[in-house]
Amino acid sequence: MWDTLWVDANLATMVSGAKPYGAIPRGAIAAKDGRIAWVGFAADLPGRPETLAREVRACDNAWITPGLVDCHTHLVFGGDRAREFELRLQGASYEEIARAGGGIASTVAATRSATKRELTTSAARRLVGLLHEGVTTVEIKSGYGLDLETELKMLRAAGELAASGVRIKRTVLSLHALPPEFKEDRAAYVQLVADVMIPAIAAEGAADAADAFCETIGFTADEVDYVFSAARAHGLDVKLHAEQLSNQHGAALAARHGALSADHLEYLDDAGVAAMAEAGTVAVLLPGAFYFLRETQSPPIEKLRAAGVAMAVATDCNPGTSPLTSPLAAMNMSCTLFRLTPEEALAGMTREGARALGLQDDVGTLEVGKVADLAIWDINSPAELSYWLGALLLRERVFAGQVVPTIE
Ligand code: DI6
Ligand code: FE
Repeated sequence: MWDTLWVDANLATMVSGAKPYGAIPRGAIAAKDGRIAWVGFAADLPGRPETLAREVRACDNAWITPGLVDCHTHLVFGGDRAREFELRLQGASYEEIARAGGGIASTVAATRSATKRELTTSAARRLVGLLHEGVTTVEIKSGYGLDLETELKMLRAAGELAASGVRIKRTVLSLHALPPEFKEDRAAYVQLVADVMIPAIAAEGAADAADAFCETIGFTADEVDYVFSAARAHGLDVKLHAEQLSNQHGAALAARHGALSADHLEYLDDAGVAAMAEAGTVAVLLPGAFYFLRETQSPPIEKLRAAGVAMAVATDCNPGTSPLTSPLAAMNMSCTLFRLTPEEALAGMTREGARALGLQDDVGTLEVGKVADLAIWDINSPAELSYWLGALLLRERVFAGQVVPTIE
């Protein structure tokens, strides 16, 4: 007997194929021991619902999608950067502020002086925004500590957020900015990250992957290459902030390391597209940062599509370039700013987001055997998820088969 059976529902399974959204109208879905045990047309159920499951939940014709996967966030940090926002509106650029010692460095100072509890509390508040829009898996990066102690404090704080009924994947991003104490010796910092920080973080199991900011104001492709080799040697996956503000050929480098994803990609060139296609590296699109920085060059969506590169969409929630806690708004922006279809946007926040985290066998689609992570929406068509801005659409969030109250 199943644990729970949802009926009177339409399913957007997001299984790729001929049917838009992998849709099953008038469908039903069942969970047992936290996994999806049955999915299909209600008419094909092998008996009367009450005889099949301990609990039957009627959905009033709602739509059920996979729980959303926000595959790129910096949810844990100290302070905020509202002052920097004001400066940028007066004409200062993101790069100018960073070079003058503001930007990421100011968040590093605030994060170093915060306790782990303060970090967990402020991140939990931002996480609520994600959960209220159906997120069941979220990736969280370090990168505002830039020393072993603070990077571990951030990653441990991120791990504690799992208590909110959400799957957390953690990524060490120590190559995010050069810490002030290493201003005169970049090589020594890169060495420290590769030889000390990554090994210690991997040994604690505090991260699943390593990331870096490959940029003129971040780290060179050679520096990233060196740290990625260390990360791979310690069993971590890799992913990269690549081609966000300029073309550093980071995506091709990431692809060479078998990266799960290359993220941002506004300045990605044809060779980068080809390398990603070849390696199966997911393109993670972050329209929140594009919007907030008032960028004008869009990632090469047409070329990624034509090359068959999977495209994920994420919030990039961070204090400097994307203070965004709404995955649905990110989907909307991926359509309006990058011209994704609403179906691609939803796939980007489910199936392809899962792939960008290496979780494609467990989450991201509604298929028998996958974890029963569901988002149940009061909408008439799945395109509405990319259409509204700021609407309350979620009816119910299900994490590993358990209905989780959305208002805590
Ligand atoms: N790219 C971004 O957009 C964020 N990090 C990165 O590498 C910005 C982080 C920040 O400004 O705090
Ligand atoms: Fe980011």
